[in-house]
Amino acid sequence: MRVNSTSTTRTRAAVALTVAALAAGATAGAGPATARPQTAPAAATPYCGAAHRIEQKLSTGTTWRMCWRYDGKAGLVLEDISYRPKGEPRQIKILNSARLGQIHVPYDDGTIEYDDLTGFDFAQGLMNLAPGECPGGTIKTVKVPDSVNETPTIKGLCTTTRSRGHAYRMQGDTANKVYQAAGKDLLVYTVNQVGWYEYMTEWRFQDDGTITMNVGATGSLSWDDYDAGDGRGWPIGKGAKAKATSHSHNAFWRLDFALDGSTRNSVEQYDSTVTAPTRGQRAPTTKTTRTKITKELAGDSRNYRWWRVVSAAGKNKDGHARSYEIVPGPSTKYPGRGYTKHDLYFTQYDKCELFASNNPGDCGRGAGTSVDRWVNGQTLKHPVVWMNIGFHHIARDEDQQPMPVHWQGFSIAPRDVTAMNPLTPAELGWQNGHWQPRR
Ligand SMILES: [Cu+2]
Repeated sequence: MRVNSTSTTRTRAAVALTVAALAAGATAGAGPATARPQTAPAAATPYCGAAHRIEQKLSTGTTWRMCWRYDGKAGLVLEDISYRPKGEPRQIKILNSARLGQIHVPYDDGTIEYDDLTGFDFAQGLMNLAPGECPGGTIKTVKVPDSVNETPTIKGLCTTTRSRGHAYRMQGDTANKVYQAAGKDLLVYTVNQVGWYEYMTEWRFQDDGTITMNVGATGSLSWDDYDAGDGRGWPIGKGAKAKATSHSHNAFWRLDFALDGSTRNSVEQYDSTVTAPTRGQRAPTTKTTRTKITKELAGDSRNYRWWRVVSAAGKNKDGHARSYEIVPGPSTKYPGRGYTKHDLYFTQYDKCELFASNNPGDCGRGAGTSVDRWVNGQTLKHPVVWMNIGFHHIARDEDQQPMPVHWQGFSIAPRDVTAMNPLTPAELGWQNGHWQPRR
């Protein structure tokens, strides 16, 4: 049996942090405001100091800018996130704040469930990164608030860039010219150890404005759980003795939008229905309808359904309201708890509503401590998006050793933020709307 000496194990009692300590953690690490001039109008938070600034101009011309801080429970928090595609006069703000909202891990045998962020010291388990883990990038030093460790300072935040393959390809009209470009991403990530697991929290900021957020679970399976005798595990050692108990990882993200610097965003849901052809029609018809979501909502993904958050403050050069579309990733929704029963929740902003489950305190309103309870009919004037992506982990032999990273996550993608593809080459910039077809 090996002993995991670098961290607590799952069986260790969770350290109870006081509400006061949490409040301190929520502000610790925030950089001082500087006198640097604002380029974006109506920014809700001051642009941070150099130590807490992430700014990256990608080789394709898009500049991402944000601030980071480290919360004693939530871990990495990214704030004041904006991008400036080439051709835009200023940074376009997207989010006030983006971070994890919980990782909920219930075991199939009903013996236990964990709330890794608020109940199991996720943030305290920030890991030092080896230089090779951040190729071509910078590893920033993070001070972990309320640290229970002897060394609260961790070289634990990587920011780097990565190619993602084709951003686009198009055969041109003349001289067999091919328009093509490789897409570039800014990557920001941390690794947090929780028990035997290590969670990678990865944020990918693409040069086309898409943001993809993923949690990857790696490390080791918990050997404590190799004892399932009730048919709820999978044998991973020789024969059928060592069975790892199956469990779920329900990851939540909390996104506080501020499109164009304003939190007065609106939410829209789109649904399409397909109807068989009637007499005289050659093919089925599809009709798409918009529903304005004006009150808090517990939403469920469906075939032909999607949502977007719409700016009240800004339009693109075509005169269309800027928005961001929510693009869910694959998810196995866990129906065992109210807060995991739905794929996403839109709640009215409340500074006390910070974790999707096991929130520290019920915010003084008796409203409960989980996101499902906060969906209680309030008007959405400042919507906060909670995304729930579940993964049912039935271990396999290949999970030893180390366990290959299994990823779960989703994206938000710009919809009408710019008037054209933000990477459009200059020669094609005139081809907006009804342009002459190729010959
Ligand atoms: Cu797992």
